[in-house]
Amino acid sequence: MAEPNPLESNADQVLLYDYPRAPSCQRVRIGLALKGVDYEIEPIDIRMGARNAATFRVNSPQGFVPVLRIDGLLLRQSLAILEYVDETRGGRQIIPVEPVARSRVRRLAQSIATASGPLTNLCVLRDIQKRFGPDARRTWLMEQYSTSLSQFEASLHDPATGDFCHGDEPTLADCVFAPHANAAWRWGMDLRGLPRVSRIFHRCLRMPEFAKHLRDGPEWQEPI
Ligand SMILES: N[C@@H](CCC(=O)N[C@@H](CS)C(=O)NCC(=O)O)C(=O)O
Repeated sequence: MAEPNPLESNADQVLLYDYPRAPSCQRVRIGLALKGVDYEIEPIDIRMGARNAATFRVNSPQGFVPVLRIDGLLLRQSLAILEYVDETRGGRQIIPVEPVARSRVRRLAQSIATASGPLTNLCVLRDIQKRFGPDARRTWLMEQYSTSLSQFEASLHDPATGDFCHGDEPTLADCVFAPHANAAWRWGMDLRGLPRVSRIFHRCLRMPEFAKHLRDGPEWQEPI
């Protein structure tokens, strides 16, 4: 008998296929929290290969989380998900309407999501570890975090930067940046040499919409 597909569920339900520590999922959870959208979670343990389960793979051909079921649709790709939610839901606007601001917010978000995000993905890290060993994995990861966050620090050297990456309210750029900075910090990167990165990361953590999704367990300690 065929397994029931958990993705074929109630059309009114908002359901996030999620792995708690995955930065791409954290982006979406932070964005949903900022927008005030309620949802349920279907956990996908990417470490244990659950993403390869036939029921999940059918609806996520790349086998990646996050996937969001909303309005009877199955949305993939964190940035596209957040754009859809911002455009279809009221509340706080996380992508500015004004074209110059909109372009900068998207640029900041994409600079992490499309450049360093894929290079720090679990499947890439596992491949590096398999070929070159665990030390190479760590070295690779720290290089990616250090390079991407140094570049991001330079991008933040701009009058449009405020309390957050763009202006004084959180935007899509912060939804992407904060999980990335958090992952770098969790792996042991000292963020103090990057003053704007460090300041905005701390500012984000002061908001429950961010903190709830980044503080992930008893071992979590406040970054210095
Ligand atoms: N570009 C995609 C990336 C999604 C992605 O890389 N997801 C990771 C978790 S952060 C994943 O599912 N990795 C599984 C694996 O590498 O095996 C997005 O923004 O949604």
